[in-house]
Amino acid sequence: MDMQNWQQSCYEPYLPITEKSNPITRDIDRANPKEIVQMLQKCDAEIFERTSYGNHMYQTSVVQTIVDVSKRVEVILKDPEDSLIILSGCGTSGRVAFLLATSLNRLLASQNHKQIYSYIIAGGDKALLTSQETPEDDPLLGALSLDKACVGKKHVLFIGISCGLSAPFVAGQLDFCLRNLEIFTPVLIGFNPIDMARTEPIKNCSFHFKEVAERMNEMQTHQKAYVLNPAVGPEAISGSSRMKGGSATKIILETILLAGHQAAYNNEAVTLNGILHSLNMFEKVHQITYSQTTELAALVQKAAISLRRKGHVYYLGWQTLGIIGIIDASECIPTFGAGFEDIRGFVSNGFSEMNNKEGDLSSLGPHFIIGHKDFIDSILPNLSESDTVIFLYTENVDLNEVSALAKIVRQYTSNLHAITHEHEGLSDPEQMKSLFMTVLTFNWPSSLYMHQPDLMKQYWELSTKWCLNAISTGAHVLIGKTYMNYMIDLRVTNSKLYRRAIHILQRFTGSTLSQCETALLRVLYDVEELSDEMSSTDVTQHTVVANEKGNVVPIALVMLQSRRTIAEAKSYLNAYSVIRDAVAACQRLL
Ligand code: S6P
Repeated sequence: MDMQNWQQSCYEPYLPITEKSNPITRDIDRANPKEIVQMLQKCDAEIFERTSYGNHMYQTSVVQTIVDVSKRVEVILKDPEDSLIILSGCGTSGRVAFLLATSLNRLLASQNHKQIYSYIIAGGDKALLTSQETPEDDPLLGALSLDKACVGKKHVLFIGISCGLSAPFVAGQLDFCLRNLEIFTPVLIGFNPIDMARTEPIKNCSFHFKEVAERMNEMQTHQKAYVLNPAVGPEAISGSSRMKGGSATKIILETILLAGHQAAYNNEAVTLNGILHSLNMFEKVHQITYSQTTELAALVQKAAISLRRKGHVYYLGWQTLGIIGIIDASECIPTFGAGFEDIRGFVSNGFSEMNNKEGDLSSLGPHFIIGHKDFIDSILPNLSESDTVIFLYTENVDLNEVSALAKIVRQYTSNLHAITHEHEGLSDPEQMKSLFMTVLTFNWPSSLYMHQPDLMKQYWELSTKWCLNAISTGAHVLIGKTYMNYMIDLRVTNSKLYRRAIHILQRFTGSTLSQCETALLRVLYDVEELSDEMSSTDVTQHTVVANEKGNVVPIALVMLQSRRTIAEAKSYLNAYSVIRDAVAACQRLL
C-alpha cells in the first residue's frame, strides 16, 4: 500500500508533528516482534534525518543555536557563584530534566566544581515515578516553582522542555523568564515548528503556548532567548513523546551541556564542527543499538509472553541504567493503561542512587519502592517462570554484586536476561554470561568516546532507553493494547490528553467534533444525557473527573460506532481483550 509521508503538508494537516500518527508504524499492532523493532528503529532514525519539513537536527540554524546555548553554559560554569542552570518539564520531559541535572551535578562534584544544575518536574518528585498529568496545565504553578528555585541567583539559564510546544506549566515559566530577562536566559526545547505550537487558551491566563514561543523567537534575534525545535517526526505510538521526544531531548541537552563543560574546563572552544561531531556520535549510538534487532526482538517477545500470562517484567539496573529502567516501567501505566505491577524497575541503592531533591519517597506507597533490596524482600518470594527479569549493567559496576544477585534470582526463574555495555575488547567474563538465558551485549568502539570520555555514560543510557522503550512498547503492542499506532485507552487527565482523546474518536468514527466530545463527556460523567452544567464546565473540571476513570475512550468509541448505551458498550468491551478486535466486531454489527 502506498504510504503517505508525514512531511507532506496534506498529511493530517490539523495536527502538530508530535501528535501526528507515524506512517511507519501504521500496522504495528499486526506486526511480529522483529517487525516491531525494525519499525521503531526507523522511527528513531528520523531524529537524525535531514527532513524537508521545518528544521532538522543537522540544519545549520539548529546547530548554531546549540553552539550559542553551549556558550551560555560555558559562561555560567566559569562564574558559578550566583548562577544556576535549571532544566524543567512535565512528564517525560521533567524526568529527562531530572536525569541530566543530577548526572551533571555528579560530574561537577567529581571534578571538584560547584554543582549548578537544578531540575523542576511538574507535580514534584513523585512525578519522577508516577504519572502526575494535572499540574501540566498550570502556568502559575510553573512560574512559582521557577521563582522559588532561583531565589538569590543573578544569572539563570532556564531550559524549558515541552516536546509538543504545548505544556502550560512550561509556558508559564518561559513567560516569567521573558518578563525578567535581566536574570534569566530562557531556552525552549520542543519538536514542532512554532506555527504548530498550541493555541488553546489557558485558564486564568492571558497567553497561550504559541504566543510565548513567538515572543521567545523574537528575543532570539537579540540573543536574549533561544528556541531549539528541530522536527524529528511523529512518535511510533501517536503522541507518546516518552519515546522520540525524550531521546531527542536527551541528545540535544547532553550535546549542549557537555560542550559547555569542555569549553569551561578543557579550553576547547564550542564550534559548529564540534557540535556536528557530537550529533554524529549519537547517530552512531542509534546504529549500534539497533544493529542487534534479533536479540532485542527476542526480549520483546519474552516480555509479551510474560504480560500475556499475567506475569511481570522486572528491570534490575545498576547506577543510572537502573533509573532509566524505573522511568520506562513507570511510563507504561499512563501510556498503556498498564497495572503498576506489570512492568517494574529497581535500581541498586534505591533512592540514594536517584539523588532526587525530595529524597527517599518510599513512605508514599508501593509505587515508590525501588531498591534491589526491596525487590529481594517483596518480589523475589513470588517470582516465577512467567516473569521476565532483565539486568541492566555496564562494565563499570561491581560485577560480583551483579553475579550474586543473578544467582539469587536464578533460584526462582531461569527467565533471566541481561543488557550490558562494555568498551570494545574488554569483554564480560564468560562465567558471568552463563548466569543469564540471553545476554544482549553492546561493545562500544573507542572512536565514539575518544573525543569526550564523559559522553560514554550518556551513550549507554540512551542505548538502554531505546532498548527498554522497544521492550515495553513492543510487549504492550503484542498483547493488543494499541489500535493501529494509537494508544486509545488513554487517561484523559489533562487538556492535551482531552483533545487527543477527541481527535482519536473523530479519527476512528468519522463523527463530528461535537458528537465525539459529547460521547466522551457522557462516559466521563456516566450519564446517557448530559446536564447543562456538565456541558458548560471547563476542560479542567472534566479532567479532574477523568482522573478516576479508565477505558473512557474505548467505551465512547463503541458508543459512537454502534449507538449503544454506556452499559452496553462496557459489557461489549469486556468480551474482548484486544481493542482492535472489539472495534472490528462492533463495526460488523452495523
Ligand atoms: C508522554 C508522556 C507525557 C509527556 C508530558 C509532557 O509519553 O506520557 O507525560 O511527557 O505530557 O509533554 P510535553 O509535550 O510538554 O513534553
